[in-house]
Amino acid sequence: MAEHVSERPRWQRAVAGAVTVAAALAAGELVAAATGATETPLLAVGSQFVDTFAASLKELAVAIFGTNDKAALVTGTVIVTLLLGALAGVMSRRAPWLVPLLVLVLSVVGIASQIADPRSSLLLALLGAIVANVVGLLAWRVLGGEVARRGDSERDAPPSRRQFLTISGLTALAAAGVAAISRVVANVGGPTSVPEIALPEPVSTVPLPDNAGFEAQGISPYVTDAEEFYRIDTALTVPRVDVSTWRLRIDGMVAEPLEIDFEQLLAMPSVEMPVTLQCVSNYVGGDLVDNAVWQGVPLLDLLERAGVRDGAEQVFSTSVDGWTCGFPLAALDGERTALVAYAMNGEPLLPEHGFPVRLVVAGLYGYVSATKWLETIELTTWDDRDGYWVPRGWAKEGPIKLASRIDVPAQGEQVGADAVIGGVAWLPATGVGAVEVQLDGGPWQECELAPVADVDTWVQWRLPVPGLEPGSHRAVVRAVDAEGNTQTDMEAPPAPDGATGWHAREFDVVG
Ligand SMILES: Nc1nc2c(c(=O)[nH]1)N[C@H]1C(S)=C(S)[C@@H](COP(=O)(O)O)O[C@H]1N2
Ligand SMILES: [Mo]
Repeated sequence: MAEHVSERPRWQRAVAGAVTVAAALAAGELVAAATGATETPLLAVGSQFVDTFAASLKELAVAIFGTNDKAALVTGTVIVTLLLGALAGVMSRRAPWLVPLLVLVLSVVGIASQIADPRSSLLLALLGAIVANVVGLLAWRVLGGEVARRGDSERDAPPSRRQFLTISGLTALAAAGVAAISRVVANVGGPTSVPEIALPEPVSTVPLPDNAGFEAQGISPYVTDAEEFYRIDTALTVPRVDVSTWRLRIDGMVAEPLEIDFEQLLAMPSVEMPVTLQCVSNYVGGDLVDNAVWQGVPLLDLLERAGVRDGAEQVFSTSVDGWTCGFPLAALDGERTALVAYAMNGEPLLPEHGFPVRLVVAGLYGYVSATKWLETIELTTWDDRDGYWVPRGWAKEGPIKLASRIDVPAQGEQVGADAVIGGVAWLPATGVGAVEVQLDGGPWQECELAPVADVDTWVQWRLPVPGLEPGSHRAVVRAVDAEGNTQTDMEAPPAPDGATGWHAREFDVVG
């Protein structure tokens, strides 16, 4: 009797392909985690995706990479990869080598992405890829092969639907388990917890005003808690930096390249200064802006030690994970606050905000100045280097624009007849001179400003509006800077150099 091969149904091929890819992926993750690699293949691919497609989509990028949503990108990468596996599985009837080929291609992508990451080691990447391919091949043999040769004996019958489901289900479960264990292992390896650090006494501090009354009315607190402070970066996993081996290098157009370790940095005279940071991607009325008290060594002091050579025009910095930015050397005019900072609100920097050391430059958007996990500062010409976001469609220069925001009432909020309109306004390095609110198209009314510690910070403002008629109202805010310039009403989106326009809120007065 003729022997014939029984065909696997299409859905089984799809499942087999997806599960095979999952198994290979999990194996790669495990190798990376077990060998202490900082970047697993999956994260490296995710990072590569960020770097490639962040491009002009910075708004999307902010949505994805901002704060908590980085997991979304990783999840997305996994889903796309598994779908590719399913597709290759379906097509494997004609091309049985397609699934192993996909695993091979994915592992090459993984290696390429890891090479692009300055924290990865090629050897470990190769090892992970090899293990992933071996596991992939094995899984595909078990799940995807045309095992179902039907002879005349009953015992050679093809694996039943139930058997297939059991085997693929168990494999998928194992893959998920291994991947989960890898995450845990990756997180316990390396310096995860920030070590105890005794911060030195700063040689200068500025007293903070007591603006509790403004905060009590729902206006943003003058100083933002580090945990509440907005977070924006391209890092899929927060870089873990070991302070015992960390060095800051200052080189390029300097008399003598300078290398300084964390202890030496702490031993230098430091200052403590409140500075408001803003992300260029912040929309009018948005919350990618916060104020904190930073402690660190004035950048100019460090540059003076290295000796800046004539012709240097740009301060170009790089983080441990290879992110870069640059701003004009001329911005360091001796007046502007620019710190190599290691503390935020009296505590060592949180990992998300750049532990152990970051740059803080008052009046420049974060994408041109505020390098977290700082590693090198290079003095160079203006045209020599472009920071990370510049080739991705963002302006090379990024001075923060005068801005104001209404915090209360919230959009559409119902308030009593004793309503207070309030919020914050900022132009770090220059300062805000006045804030005005226009109600229902009426005259501009001058608001009360809370005291500030320095021109580098935002200012809280409020305008009590007692006795408003019941019904809906609209408030518009605009600021005037310390030099008398009024905030522009021209509406511009965040790209390429920061949003402009006046923030407005509608609210209802209920009698
Ligand atoms: N290493 C590194 N530093 C970085 C970034 C980054 O992606 N990587 N993003 C910058 C941007 S765009 C901003 S707005 C600020 C945000 O700092 P924060 O997350 O502490 O608020 O960090 C800057 N420093
Ligand atoms: Mo930013």
